[in-house]
Amino acid sequence: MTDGVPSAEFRARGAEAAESAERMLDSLLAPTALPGETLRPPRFLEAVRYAALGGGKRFRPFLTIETARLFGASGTGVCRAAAAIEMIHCYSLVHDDLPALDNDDLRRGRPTTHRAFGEANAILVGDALLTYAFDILADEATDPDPQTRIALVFGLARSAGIGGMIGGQVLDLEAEEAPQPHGPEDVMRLQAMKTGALLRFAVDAGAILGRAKAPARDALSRFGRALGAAFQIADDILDVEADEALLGKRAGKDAGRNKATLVAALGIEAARQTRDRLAQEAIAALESFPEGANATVLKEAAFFAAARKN
Ligand code: GRG
Repeated sequence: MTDGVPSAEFRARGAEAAESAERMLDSLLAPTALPGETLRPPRFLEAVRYAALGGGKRFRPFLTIETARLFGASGTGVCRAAAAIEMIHCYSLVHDDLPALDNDDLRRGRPTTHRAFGEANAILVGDALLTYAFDILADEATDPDPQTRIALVFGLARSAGIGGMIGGQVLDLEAEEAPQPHGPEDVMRLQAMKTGALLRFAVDAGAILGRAKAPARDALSRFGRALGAAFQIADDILDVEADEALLGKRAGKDAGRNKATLVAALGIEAARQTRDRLAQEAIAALESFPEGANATVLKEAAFFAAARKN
């Protein structure tokens, strides 16, 4: 990456990961019932497919696929894990858009799932994606080694649950009602849970599938943590600055809702500096990896997380 322009290699690998994730999600969400299932209700499956297919940057699958590749791991199992993580992400978007939460009409440039299929279906779509993610990870098609599958299931549950993504969402809701605006430390903690935990696990999952040793696992965990923080601060800045058409969702909603963002806590310039420092921290965490296209592409992902336009 030079002068903020992503390299051809980064763009090619991003497109490749997005395509692999799309293909895998498409086949996992096929109409045929799996062994142990009875029937996949056709109209409901359409709603699940609407929520999971045909949109999004697929950044989490990219992180899993590229991290696994650092250790020579690739193929169906890695793509299945990447798709499972993306399902958790898609479910969080569907539920977050509901009238009881953000009450949004637009997501990924299209009507939100509850707008297109009704609120009851949207709740159930989120539930179905959440449940299916763990089904996929527990299946031996994802990895022949049961210990590896348990590590994936455990890691995803911890990152997406009470003390991770959901807990972060709860803190976010509480912040809207708080009498005083949150300071930067509280904002960073909330964001590390709400957004950071799943992004970090997307990296961890690649390391688990790649059977990475402890020092590499630690380095990647530091990378994932810093990248996740930079990604969310970029989101806060985009909410203030970005064009709604490019974002594919409503912009300018944080200020109106008293949202706990780093822009609100520190101002836009300091938020930008923090975002860029975190991207540098993420890159530094990968220093111990041998130079080469694989580590370089992950380092570029940290730039992308910070400099993204949507
Ligand atoms: C389970 C209700 C519920 C919420 C959990 C993650 C989350 C909390 C809510 C999702 C809404 C949101 C704005 C979260 C912040 C994280 C974020 C920037 C999401 C958007 O991720 P992108 O930019 O989206 O990767 P695409 O569409 O590209 O996949």
